[in-house]
Amino acid sequence: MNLVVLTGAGISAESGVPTFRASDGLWEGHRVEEVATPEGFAANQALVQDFYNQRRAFLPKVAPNAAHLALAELAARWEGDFLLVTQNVDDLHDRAHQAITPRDGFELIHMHGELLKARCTCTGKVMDWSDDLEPHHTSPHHPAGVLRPHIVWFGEMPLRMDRISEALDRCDIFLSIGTSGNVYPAAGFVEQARYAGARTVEINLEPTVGRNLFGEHLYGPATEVLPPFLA
Ligand code: BV8
Repeated sequence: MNLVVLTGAGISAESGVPTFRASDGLWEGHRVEEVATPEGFAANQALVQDFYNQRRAFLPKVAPNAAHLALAELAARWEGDFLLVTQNVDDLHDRAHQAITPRDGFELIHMHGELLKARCTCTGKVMDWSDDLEPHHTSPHHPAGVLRPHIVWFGEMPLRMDRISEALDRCDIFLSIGTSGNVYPAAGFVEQARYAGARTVEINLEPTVGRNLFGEHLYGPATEVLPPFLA
């Protein structure tokens, strides 16, 4: 059996990571769609770098929760292919899967990038973000390069879409966990999985705009509903 799981901000909510739409969708008075765009970065690099620096600085204060760990335990025993696609840019899934070693056939993809990585705007080279990079924001390997967060902004193509699409086309089960289904192309994955004949389950705090696209539904806080569901 091949499994694809999509997660969103809701799976990290109980770790203390704010979601995007629970608040009024503003960050320091800016709509995320304004700050998280190439235009926003071009218009005000310092503001956008600060937006990500603050979220990056927050990561050591949070830890994976029971929902992240339940997925890691599943990855340790799942016998088929298991692709975990997260829209989240935090490293909570990574830490959960470092603590519990997944079987072969498991892959984690951050389709919207990662807070802990930087990218050279000239060469596209991706590197781990480190504090000595931060003050300069200039690329250490390319004099004319400015470092940007390795984040997929609105209007930019998400990462590894070919790999994700290939997995959706042959999956038997598709779980969507903790995402409002507002952002594309992630919000369209359920239709691709259903077209492939997969069992589809929406697991979220409450019904979402895409609820009718799923065959099954499980509502409640992820740390309460996911572990028994995956057991
Ligand atoms: C692209 C990185 C094209 C940034 C992010 C009009 C119609 C349709 C589409 C569009 C449109 N206009 C523009 C578009 C495209 C656009 C889009 O979809 N816009 C939306 C706003 C309409 N999409 C894009 O731009 C994408 N790119 O289309 O490229 C292209 C084609 C060819 C060539 C080049 C380009 C790129 C989108 C990626 C943007 N980057 N993240 C950052 O993080 O700073 S998106 C960002 O927001 C997140 O990554 C995530 O994807 C999204 C937030 O969604 P969620 O994760 O779902 O979070 P949310 O808060 O919304 O929901 C949380 C859920 O959890 C809730 O349902 C809540 O009930 C639940 N919950 C809360 N607590 C719990 C819980 N569940 C369980 N337990 C709990 N305890």
